[in-house]
Amino acid sequence: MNATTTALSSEQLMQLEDKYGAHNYHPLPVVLAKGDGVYVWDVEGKRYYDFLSAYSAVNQGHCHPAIIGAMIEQAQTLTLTSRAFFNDTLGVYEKYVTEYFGFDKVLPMNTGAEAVETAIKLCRKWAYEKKGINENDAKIIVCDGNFHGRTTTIISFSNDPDANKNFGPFTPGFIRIPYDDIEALEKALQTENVAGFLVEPIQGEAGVYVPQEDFLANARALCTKYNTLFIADEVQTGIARTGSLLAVCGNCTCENKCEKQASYAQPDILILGKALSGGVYPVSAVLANDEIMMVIKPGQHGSTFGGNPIAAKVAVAALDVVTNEQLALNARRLGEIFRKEMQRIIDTTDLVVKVRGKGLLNAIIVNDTPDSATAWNLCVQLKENGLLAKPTHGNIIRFAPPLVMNEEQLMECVAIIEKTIRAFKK
Ligand code: IF1
Repeated sequence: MNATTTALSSEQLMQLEDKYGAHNYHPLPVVLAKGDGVYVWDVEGKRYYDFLSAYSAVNQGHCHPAIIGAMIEQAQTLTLTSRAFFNDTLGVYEKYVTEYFGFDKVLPMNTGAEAVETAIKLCRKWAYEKKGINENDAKIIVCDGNFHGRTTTIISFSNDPDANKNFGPFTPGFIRIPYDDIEALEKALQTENVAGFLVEPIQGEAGVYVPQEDFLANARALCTKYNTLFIADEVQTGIARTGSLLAVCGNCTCENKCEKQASYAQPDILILGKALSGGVYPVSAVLANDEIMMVIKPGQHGSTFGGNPIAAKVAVAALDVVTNEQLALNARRLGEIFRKEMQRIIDTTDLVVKVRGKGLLNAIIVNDTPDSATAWNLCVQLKENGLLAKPTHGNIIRFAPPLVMNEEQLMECVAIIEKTIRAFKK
């Protein structure tokens, strides 16, 4: 059955989800049936620009032929062996991905949350076996407004009541400090038994907060000073989204393998997910050098699907696209144009007060309270005009199109956004 010719209407499909699915999301009323590059189509055949990119998972664009091709070929050959045996794809992928990002080793998982959990376990084990912290005493520093996933341990250190209210009891061992506050970080690092600092290089869920220029490099240096692991969660910011291969690359423009200029804040543990697969398959990864990664021994951590042959092939293809199509450079260039255009609109309207972001991870702040429906209604109007985006925290709208967009398409999107803002009535 071809999804675009299915007999069910958008209305009927929304009713099915409402009746039979858990209500853990509140989607915009649009039912998508097809995607290609920067576009998606709904069940009735209407075309939209996708400005969410599946939360930055489809950086390479919807259904990229090179990635889908790699997936189909591997799916017809060998899908899953478990890690009880070797297979002929995993080692090749591991060599590729470690060289790509400049680490000794990779530990493959599936989702972002699993990779964050893996990093936490790795950090704690390193603390007990290398740093000499007494067992069960290790603490990990995290930030206010953090978002690292949905597992019980990860929500234990969230300060978003939506994420953790009535899901306790919680996992102990975390210290929360303000984001982008280097003095608070140093003070926390001076307390006893600190094993690591887990941070998003740009806070996505919190509303696209870009820290001060030198925050990450300074945090890196402080972690070194206090023999504490600097753990970067680049699940959302990584893989060219913010205009460099990784957000911790600072202003480095190389497409892969950072030149390690002064602004580079090399993490001890790097967490990747989402666009590591181009959004076609759940693939996540934890990267670290030997002195850290080798504390985990056989039987101490794993996953049935982690590092499976399809994931391995898909990830190589997805990273090849990032290099071949110079997506970091494109995100950087288009991001600058986009923020300039948004600022031009903001200067002549009362509805939007601010634009912020880096590369093609941006947000506009709507001039209303977080509990107002203004941003939601604006997104509904954007949808009517052919552009899909979703509010976060009430009055913030995130704009994150696929990185394969070209300038002409971007300007068409700017025109849609401008027209929608100018026509909008509260
Ligand atoms: C949801 C936001 C994006 C992440 C970082 C780990 C994970 C995520 C930095 C976990 C996931 C998601 C998941 C999605 C909403 C979403 C999100 F709105 F919260 F901020 F991306 F924009 N680290 N981010 O951003 O990865 O386990 O989901 O693969 O509704 O939970 P996952």
